[in-house]
Amino acid sequence: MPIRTSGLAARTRRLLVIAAVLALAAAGFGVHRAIGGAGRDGDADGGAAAPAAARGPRTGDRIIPAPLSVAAGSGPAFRISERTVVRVGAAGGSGGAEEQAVRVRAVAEQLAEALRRPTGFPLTVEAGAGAAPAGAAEGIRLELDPAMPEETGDEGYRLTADSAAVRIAARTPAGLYRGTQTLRQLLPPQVESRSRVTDGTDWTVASVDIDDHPRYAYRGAMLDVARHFFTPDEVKGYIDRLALYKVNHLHLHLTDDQGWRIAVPARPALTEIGASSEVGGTPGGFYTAADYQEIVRYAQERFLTVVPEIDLPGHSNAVLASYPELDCTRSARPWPYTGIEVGFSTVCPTGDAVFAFTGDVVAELARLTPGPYLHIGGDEVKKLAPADYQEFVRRVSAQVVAAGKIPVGWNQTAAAAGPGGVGLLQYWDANGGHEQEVREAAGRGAKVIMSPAGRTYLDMKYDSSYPLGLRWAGTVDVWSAYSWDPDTLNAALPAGSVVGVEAPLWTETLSSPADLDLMLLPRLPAIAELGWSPKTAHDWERFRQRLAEEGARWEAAGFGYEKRSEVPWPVTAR
Ligand code: TNX
Repeated sequence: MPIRTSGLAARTRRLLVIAAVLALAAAGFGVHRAIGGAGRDGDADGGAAAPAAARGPRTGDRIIPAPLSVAAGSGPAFRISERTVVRVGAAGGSGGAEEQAVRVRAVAEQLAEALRRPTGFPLTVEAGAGAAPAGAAEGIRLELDPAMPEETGDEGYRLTADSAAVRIAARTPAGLYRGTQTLRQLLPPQVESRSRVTDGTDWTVASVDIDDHPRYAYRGAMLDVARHFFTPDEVKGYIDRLALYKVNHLHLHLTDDQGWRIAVPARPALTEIGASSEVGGTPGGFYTAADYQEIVRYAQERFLTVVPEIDLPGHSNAVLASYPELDCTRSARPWPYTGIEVGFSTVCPTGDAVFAFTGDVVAELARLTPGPYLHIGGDEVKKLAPADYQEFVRRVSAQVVAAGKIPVGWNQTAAAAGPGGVGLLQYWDANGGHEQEVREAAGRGAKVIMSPAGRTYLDMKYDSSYPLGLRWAGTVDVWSAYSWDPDTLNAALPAGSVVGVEAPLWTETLSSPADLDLMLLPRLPAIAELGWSPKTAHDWERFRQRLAEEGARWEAAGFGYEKRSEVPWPVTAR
């Protein structure tokens, strides 16, 4: 869904309400604040180990990203048993109701499947409006409710649990899906186990009332499949991790100097030659149209929009190796290119041949991509005169717009941003770099995604001795990833221009899914919380306490993670 932003006044009013609600909810955090002091610590003490996580039902104050409001109930908990059913309510009346009902049912099936694996219970999905039939357990109920307040938006939901039922209501299937992710976190960590749990775990959900919707419409993560290729199944694994934290955009960096990863039928050499290698000289790979569409489908099922990136005019060594006629600057064209230097390549910025090429690529990507965005890259071009670079970006943007998509560009494309051009700028140089251009572009109506490299680049090392990753933007520990505000990091941007955050994971030094996990977890949840939760909920001390409990969930799921000493992992975990 394209970005919409609410008016400033509405947002301010909403924040005041949220602040009040959170001040009340904060009382419930008290017990978890016992370890460590306020502010940044944890590293210094070599990693405080917390006692094993509290037993019994998890309360709503453990959720990541922190919901807008959580009110703990006083009644008994809901227990999932062999008799529990997942019930889906009737869709609300208007056009497209049938399609909505199919999507709601799909959300219910995904939830039921996720719960069947660890519990071994049948958890059948049943349809039916109104209350449960007399004598039937009410169970877990998912229901569209178009009458919910408008500010609930497309992704908000309300989750209430008592001893009779867990009810999730939302205006859209996406909202229901986000609510089911909260429900997973309300259950014990073993719920993430991929096989049946036989240790007598009590599958209870504490009585609670949660009202939730996101701060920003765009919450993304990027995967660079160009420097190292990742198979469709590996990308699905990445999506699984993002979906847990309510991330709603998957940006795929599909092309770079080292490899081209998407088939374009009109340009076969891109995959015959350009996909044959990767950093380090291993074979590489590419996605067929069917592979790509399967990734898109899997993402859609989890309500993530895929944003494909074709990075031009620079980062184009694989293009030049495949189609040398697109090289008019006589760049060196090492092939295979297995190193990690950037900035040395460019396609010819002018002439019919290059725009025929970009036209073919844009047409194929637009055809395969249901989402509204097409990322055109535009970063780090050292070989072109500014005027040639601008003209190139302008013309490719126009092709993207003509193909019905919104062009997204790295912040270097700011001069081409605005009506009819780049609509969304990804601001990586956000510590003051390119500030004037980005501000002016925002003044012309371009929206901004915040990806400050020193905070969100998940390929940066956690500390200088960390074996994986790079450090050109500094080191990024969990505290740094968490402790900033997307709205105010760059004070020069006009109010309302920031529509979200994105965490890029570049893969020059990362060659396996295990490497990706170590860089992603536990930093992704930090960025996800900045994107979803209201600013008033951001509190490092409470966050690291909540994060500590995720370790056991990742272990149950078989996900790797970096056990940073900033986070007080329970002594029982690992
Ligand atoms: C910068 S900043 C890049 C990528 C590299 C990354 C490594 C930007 C848009 N591009 O080409 O992979 O640094 O951290």
